[in-house]
Amino acid sequence: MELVVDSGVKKMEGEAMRKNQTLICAPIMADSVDQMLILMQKAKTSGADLVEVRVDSLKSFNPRLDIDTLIKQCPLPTLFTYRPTWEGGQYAGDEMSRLDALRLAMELGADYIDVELKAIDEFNNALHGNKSAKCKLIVSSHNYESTPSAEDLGNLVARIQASGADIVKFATTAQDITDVARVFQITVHSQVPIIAMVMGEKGLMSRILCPKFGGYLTFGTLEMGKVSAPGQPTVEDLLNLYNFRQLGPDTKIFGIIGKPVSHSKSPLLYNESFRSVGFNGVFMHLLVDDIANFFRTYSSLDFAGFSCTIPHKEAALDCCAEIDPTAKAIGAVNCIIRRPDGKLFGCNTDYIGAISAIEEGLQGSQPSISGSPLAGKLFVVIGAGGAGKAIAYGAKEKGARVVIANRTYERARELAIVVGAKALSLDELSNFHPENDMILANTTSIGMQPKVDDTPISKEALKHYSLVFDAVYTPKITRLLREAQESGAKIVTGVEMFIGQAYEQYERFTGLPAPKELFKNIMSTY
Ligand code: NAP
Ligand code: DHK
Repeated sequence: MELVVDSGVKKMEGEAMRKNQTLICAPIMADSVDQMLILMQKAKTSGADLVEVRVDSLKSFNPRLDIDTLIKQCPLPTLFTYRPTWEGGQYAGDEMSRLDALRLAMELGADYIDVELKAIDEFNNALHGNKSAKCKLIVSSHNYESTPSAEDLGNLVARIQASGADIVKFATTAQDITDVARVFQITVHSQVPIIAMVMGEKGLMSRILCPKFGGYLTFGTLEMGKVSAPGQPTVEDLLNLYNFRQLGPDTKIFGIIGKPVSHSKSPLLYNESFRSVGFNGVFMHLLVDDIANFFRTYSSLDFAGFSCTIPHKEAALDCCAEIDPTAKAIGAVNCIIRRPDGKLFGCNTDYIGAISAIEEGLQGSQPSISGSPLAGKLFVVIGAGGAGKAIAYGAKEKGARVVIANRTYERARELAIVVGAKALSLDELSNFHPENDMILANTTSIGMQPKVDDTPISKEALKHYSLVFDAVYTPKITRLLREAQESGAKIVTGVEMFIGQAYEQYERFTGLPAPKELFKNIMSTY
């Protein structure tokens, strides 16, 4: 087996590195044939296995000439799709001409053509049984509103199968991430080759886990955001972020549960670390509305471990059969592991991640003889959510005098009672400076992408703080940290916390020691 390095995309000739047969298909959409030919070359160098030629995107189209050119000059197998507007495409012309063009693609040597279920009878009638042996017929159905019940999906697959399809294809839309479970159920039990996608951000899992559940292919775009259907990842991410070729039926599933969640760098951190040791797991963004419903739906051992962020850390407690005592005291869980008995164990790694990062930031000052440099310091926490609870708890445990300021004063008060601290409303914060040399920790999402111009406290008030920490790590240097630095304070970024809170998670996910230097290298490029 020869290792082929092709524009930085390493892949093995033959099947050596592939643990699945699921193909990656790059949609090709362009105004002209020449532009399509350029994109086809890009698809080849990106590592895609085939291209979907969306001829409905062409501004002018001469079927016989253009299809012949596209097939002959394409460096990859071709799937021709001529999607009508009534099925989410761009073609609004005569139906018979559309079907004639698809038949022509078959005759001229296309490897696949895609015909909508609603048009298949007309297509078959006009074919008069003259189906090319080489060309595989994909019969497709698209639902841009919702995902039907498992029964209705089963009936749809049966209807598509009965239409003479070589490959069944349906794409639905996720209204909730739990919709994807029904599609996995259909795919894994399908007796015929099947392409099944759930569109939208909440359907991402369906696109990444195709190899695990037996999907024939998944779609990967050539550029972020240039999608032919909502929610498609790039070919680059499929191959190099999700290790797509390594995924298979026994791959364990991990993810970051949150809402919003696309900002999270956890998939970047864990997938590269999994790959570095050959761990058979994949970690992805999981946009979850209701965490209890998520765990009720995805209850198999395959769904092995999760990070948890806004706004589910407190609700996560109720999903766990067993909770680490520190997480119970904090009242927030950010790491959830599936035990061998299938039940969930919850713990909190935020607190050690943040506190150790802040202590490291303080080490430059006079190390306290009592151990932690936090001892005796006035430690102001902005926020009383999952991160706020963890950090207030950790600071108190290290001997700091803790003050909690929160938008919802009642939550500040409740947390203050639990950890033994003073409570402030957010409005009181800017005028709170009983002494200098204080420590400030922002644990709200203020300043997080996309609202990067927001900050939880005035720059003027920052002169009373010797160290400012921000849990927000997207962006790495928030407005708060920038203004703190300008005010002369030491700063500790949320990236340091993020790395620290990931150590224990990784060890719980894999049973292997955390690759701390690799974590730092991965996040240094961010
Ligand atoms: P959470 O449990 O939802 O808590 C959010 C906190 O932010 C609450 O105190 C909330 O106040 C406050 N808040 C939200 N929006 C606000 C606004 N517009 N104005 C004022 N206060 C606002 O979330 P979390 O899990 O603690 O995470 C909070 C932030 O920390 C997120 O940005 C998260 O990404 C980050 N974080 C980073 C790391 C890391 O590893 N670097 C780890 C943990 C968390 P109310 O009580 O009034 O709603
Ligand atoms: C952010 C947090 O809130 C942590 O507690 C999670 C997550 C990781 C993230 O991936 O952004 O553990």
